Amino acid sequence: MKKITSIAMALCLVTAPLAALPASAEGQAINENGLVYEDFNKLDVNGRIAVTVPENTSAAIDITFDSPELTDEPYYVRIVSAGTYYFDIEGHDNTDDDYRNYHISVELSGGDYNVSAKPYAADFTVPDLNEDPDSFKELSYVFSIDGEESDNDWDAAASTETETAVNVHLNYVRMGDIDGNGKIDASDAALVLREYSNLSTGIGYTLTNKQKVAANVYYDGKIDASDAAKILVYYSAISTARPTDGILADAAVFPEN
Ligand SMILES: [Ca+2]
Ligand SMILES: [Ca+2]
Repeated sequence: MKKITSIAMALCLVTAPLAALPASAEGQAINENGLVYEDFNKLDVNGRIAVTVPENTSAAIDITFDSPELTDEPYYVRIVSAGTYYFDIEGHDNTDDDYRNYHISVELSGGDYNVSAKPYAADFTVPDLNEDPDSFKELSYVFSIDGEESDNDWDAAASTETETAVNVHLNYVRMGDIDGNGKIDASDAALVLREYSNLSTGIGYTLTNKQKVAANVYYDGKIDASDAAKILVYYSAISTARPTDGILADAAVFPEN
């Protein structure tokens, strides 16, 4: 009995993580590290990528490569929660006739409003182990999130030669910019009115959490016509080059929820 239980538990341990794994776009089987490249040769591994995903987020991590024969070939595909994840990378010399240029893309989701940022993307190469035995390459990408004002969804800076800090402004809201295009104009006001109409007629909320925060420019807990009116007043002031001070005083300021 005890033996059966332990076998059952062992099976659970083996099967449980696999069941939660996503299928790749091409439908290939994915191992528990997210490796999708079928011709992966462990003996060629000469690098390791570490990705650190912050609390309160998840990340869609994609690693692909270009070679003389292949373009954007899927290499790793993985969706992960907070933590640090490692990816073994094969080394290839980058001469004209035999190269591999790797690409990594990390899309963070979550934060205060449960939204997704535009993916962070970077390229890297890994030298050939056979040509230079001391060339093992380690790179780490350490992600964090904040509510800093931003036109880009993220900023990245190399903190050391091998570590890149990527700050994703997932919690930033530009008040009044409902469609998130960086401008506050009549189409934002129209979205507020449409939402107000949907709420009034029982259809309910259609905006995302982040859009709802951006829409409530009166900070009174509800989205209605007065929010739309305030956005239009602001837009009118910008359009006619009048001062906008005090209209959307909180525009471009992250609200304290
Ligand atoms: Ca807008
Ligand atoms: Ca309001």
